[in-house]
Amino acid sequence: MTLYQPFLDYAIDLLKQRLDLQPYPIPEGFESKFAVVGQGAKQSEVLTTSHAFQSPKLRQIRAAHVQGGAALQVLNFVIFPQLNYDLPFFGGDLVTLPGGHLIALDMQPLFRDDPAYQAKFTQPILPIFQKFQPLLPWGGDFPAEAQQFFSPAFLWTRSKDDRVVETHVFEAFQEYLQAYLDFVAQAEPVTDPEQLQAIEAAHLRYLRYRAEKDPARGMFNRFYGPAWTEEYIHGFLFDLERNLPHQPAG
Ligand code: DBV
Repeated sequence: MTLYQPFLDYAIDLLKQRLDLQPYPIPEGFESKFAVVGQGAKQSEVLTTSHAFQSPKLRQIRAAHVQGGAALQVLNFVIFPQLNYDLPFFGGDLVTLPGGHLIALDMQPLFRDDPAYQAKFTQPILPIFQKFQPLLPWGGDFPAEAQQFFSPAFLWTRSKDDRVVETHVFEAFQEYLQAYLDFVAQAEPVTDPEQLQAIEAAHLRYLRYRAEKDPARGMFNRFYGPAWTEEYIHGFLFDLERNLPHQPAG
């Protein structure tokens, strides 16, 4: 059992309990990818598996799980709502590298600076944020241009201690996901054309940023080569533009 397998198992179980969960197609060749990396005594194996679902209100629920030994574990888990809901993204980036664990957990807002949006989707989760923040101290610098995509309830921490991940991070992950599914249960479809346009533009802004700046690009390039990596990023991890039924806005 690797560090983030319990997170993935928990998430899939909870999604099955709470949603009308259907599979979401994973392009051929991306369900599972294996490579042997390094030379001689430093040789190691890296397995990346993909998991994807959808539900009536959620366009794509997907996870990339990288397993490369004790010093290389990643679970990147993102939920992209359908474009006719104003729901935030659920974003988890759980990363273990030789230097330690790097944890990002948030419900990433469509409209960061809109007070009504914050009241609807950030204020209700502030109690959870406030409970975990003292246990998961602020992780320090991250790219300034990424700031616009995070909510005031962004949990962002670094740790060298596996126990912190197995306990506090795991509990925070569970509570954020439960709270997210409460938002999903309450969500009503948007029909106003102007608002629909704004939602689509916000999705595209977010997706383009994440695809362009994917911090895993370098790692995937080394393991699996640039052709596989670009197709994985644009054809699976951040695939909205490929699947838009019409000319993209914004
Ligand atoms: N990050 C991804 C995907 C990954 C992934 C799809 C499947 O978006 C892994 C793999 N994240 C990953 C790895 C690192 C990070 C780092 C391997 C370490 C990179 C390295 O140090 O070599 C949140 N993830 C990070 C960082 C942040 C995030 C802030 C620090 C990296 C940096 O300083 O650039 N989550 C990440 C992020 C957004 C988000 C940038 C932006 C909206 O939601």
